[in-house]
Amino acid sequence: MISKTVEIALNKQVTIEAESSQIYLAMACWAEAKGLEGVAQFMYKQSDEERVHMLKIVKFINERGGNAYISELKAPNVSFNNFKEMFQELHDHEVFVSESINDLVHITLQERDYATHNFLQWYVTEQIEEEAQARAILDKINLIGDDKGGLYLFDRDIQQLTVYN
Ligand code: OFO
Repeated sequence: MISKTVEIALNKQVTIEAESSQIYLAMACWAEAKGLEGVAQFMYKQSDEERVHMLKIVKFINERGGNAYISELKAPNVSFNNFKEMFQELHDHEVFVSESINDLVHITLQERDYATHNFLQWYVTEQIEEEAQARAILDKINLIGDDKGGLYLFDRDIQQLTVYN
């Protein structure tokens, strides 16, 4: 059974994961409209993954005797000056999500809720990977600069990251 404090904190994370899914869906649409097919596919996959992150928490809350609350969501940013700005936003958002997971882990320790603490370790590991991936993509974008040929290859190569696992 989870405490009210943990239930509220987990529900806040449900909203953050749902908003993450919307943020990346908006990025997928922007990229698709610009003809960046590989980037669009990558963002669609990111969006799907965030929905899975959200669902895992929803199910956990309900299984542990709490009530998952499905809330209203903040509208995502839908336009970007360029694809670098978009990936910078993805990176910064993942850093924000990691901080939020850390806060959540901290609350479970204060509440002596070791079951939820254990459950959240998956998210801690996931955030290490997501931040590393976002940084690696930004490094590639910085290498390309304004080179159109580079952008073409980047759009093709990023598709390799879209294999579902
Ligand atoms: Fe990419 O954030 Fe979920 O956990």
